[in-house]
This record gives sequence, structure tokens and C-alpha cells, in this order.
Amino acid sequence: MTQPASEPQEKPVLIPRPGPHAPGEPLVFAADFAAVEPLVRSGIDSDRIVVVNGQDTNAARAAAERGRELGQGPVPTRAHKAPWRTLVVVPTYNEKDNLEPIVRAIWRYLDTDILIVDDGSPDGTGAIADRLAAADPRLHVLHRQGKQGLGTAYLAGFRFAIERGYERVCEMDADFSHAPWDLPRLVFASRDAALVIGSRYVQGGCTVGWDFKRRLLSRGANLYTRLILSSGIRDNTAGFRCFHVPALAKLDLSAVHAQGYAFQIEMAFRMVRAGFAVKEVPIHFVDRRVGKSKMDSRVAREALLLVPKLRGRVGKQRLAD
Ligand SMILES: Nc1nc2c(ncn2[C@@H]2O[C@H](COP(=O)(O)OP(=O)(O)OP(=O)(O)O)[C@@H](O)[C@H]2O)c(=O)[nH]1
Ligand SMILES: [Mg+2]
Repeated sequence: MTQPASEPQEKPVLIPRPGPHAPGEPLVFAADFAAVEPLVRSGIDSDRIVVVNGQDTNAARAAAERGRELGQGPVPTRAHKAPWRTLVVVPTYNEKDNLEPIVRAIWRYLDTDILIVDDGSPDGTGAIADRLAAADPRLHVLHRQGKQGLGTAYLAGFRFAIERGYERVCEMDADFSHAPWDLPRLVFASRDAALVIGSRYVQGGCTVGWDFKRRLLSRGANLYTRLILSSGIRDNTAGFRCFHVPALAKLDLSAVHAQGYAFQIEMAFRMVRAGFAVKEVPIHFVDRRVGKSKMDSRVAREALLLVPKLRGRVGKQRLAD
């Protein structure tokens, strides 16, 4: 039977989480998002942590078990709601197979607005975004002409958040490297910090599925950044983040020119230098499921050259009034 065009069939989303745990390990319960942290730090993958957060415990267990059977993680009985107006910015370039699944996955866990920033993806990702936006007012789409880089995509997202009075803005990749069930944990952790980073390099965090070269590159970039900037942040290149919008509004965003990994390094450093609290929460980062990586040697070179310059440049930076 064919589905009517106006009601697209939800695609099955299988999120492989080959974490350090064996499959079939029992669910673990956390009363709230803060209680998840020590569990993840002790080595438990958040894909088997049920965050009760006001749900009926038995119903939460049943929903999580069902979600995991479907490959969708520990789905709550209904999406969590943050006490702040929140926008999740998802930049996309050629993510046609990931876009609808990631949007639906986000909404399963967090009732939030989402902004897709698409750079004229040749594979038609932008048209999919428009179709989804027409069906749900929580989804917004920004179309840009041609691939302009991750940095400017996020800056456009930040400006959108500032102009529209959001209180929190998150960064998240479209490719399922960032677990959708970790998103509410990041947002709730922003109670105590103007920047929350989903970190691979604090206790309990890790990368899954990367080859030796990729691990070395990421580790090397972070070691280099830590040595030169000494900002106290362990995962400087992470792209899974939650910012306080009023804090971003105080930074001089027009001075940020970095694009790839360097953009993440620069934003984190600017937040630290401006005196804002930064908190890292451990996550398991899983290599992309579908589609091609946009990481290349240019991205690495940009970071290599920019980091030493940041020290002096951002040190002189003044906060906007
Ligand atoms: N709008 C826009 N999005 C981009 C651009 N480059 C990458 N993206 C998106 O940014 C997110 C992160 O890019 P990835 O290709 O996953 O880069 P990465 O995470 O560094 O590399 P992998 O780990 O190999 O996936 C994805 O959602 C991409 O589609 C760009 O130039 N413009
Ligand atoms: Mg990625």
C-alpha cells in the first residue's frame, strides 16, 4: 500500500551504538539528568540509561525497552521539555538520508525548535528540510548558496537565536555521531554553565568506530590546543554543544572567522576568555552512520595555524555591551 504524499512514512532509524558495553546489558535508572553524569563517568553508555525526570518509572522502562528494540535508544514516554526556549542548529551538506531521521530522533527526546542550515546541498537535503518545516512549526530552515563552511553556518544559527529571543542554542551534527538522547542532558546541564560541551575527552567519554588516523588527528588537535591555550577545556573540537544565547550575544561574533574544527576551538576559547562558565559532560561519539565526512586536510591546517594566533587575538577582545 502506498502512503499519501502529505504523510511521509517515518523511516526506521537504526543507531548502532557499539559502545564498551555488551548488548543486552540491563537498563539503568537515573532520577534526573544530573544523575546521569556519574553513571556515564563510571563507563555506562547513556543509550541504556533511563532518565525518569517526572515520568512514571514503569512506563519509562517500557518506552525505553521498546525504543531500544527499534534501534532508537532509550526513548522517553514523551519528549522532555527544557525550562528555556531552546533552538537546536543542525548544519547540513548532503545529508538527505540523515535529515528526516535526525529531526524525528531529536523530537523523540526533546520538545524543541530546530534550525536546519543547508548550503544548497546538491543531493536535495534542502527540499527535504522544507517539506518537514511545512509540517511542523518547530522546524526552521535557512538556505544558503553553496557550501560556505560549518563556522558561518553556526554563526547564522546563533544570530537567528539572538534575533528571535531564544535562551539556549545547541550545535548538533546531522549524522547521528551525537546521540539524540544526550541532547536533553546537555541542555539541562546548561543550568550551571553558559557553555556545555558534549565531551569525548573527559572521564566516561569516548569515540566509537573511528580508525587510528582519525583518533590520532582528533587527540592530536586537542592536545595541541590544550598546550597552547591552557583554557582547561579537554575537548576543544567537539561539535555537540549548548550555549546560553545572552552569553553569545555579548561576544563579538563578527570577529569569528574560523570554519571547521578551528571554529569550535575559537568559540570555546572566546567563551572562557569572556569569563563564562564552561562545563564538559561525557559522551560517546559514534562515527557517522550514513553519508560522507566533510573533514579534510584543509580543516586540520586551519586549526593548526589559528590556535597560536587565538591567544593574543582573543585576549585583547572586549565584550560587547
Ligand atoms: N551548512 C553546512 N553544513 C556543513 C558544512 N560542512 C559540514 N556540514 C555539516 O556539519 C555537520 C558535521 O560535518 P561532518 O561531515 O560530520 O564533519 P565531521 O563530523 O567533522 O566529520 P565526520 O566525523 O567524518 O563525520 C554535518 O551535519 C554536516 O552535514 C558546510 O559547509 N555547510
Ligand atoms: Mg560528523
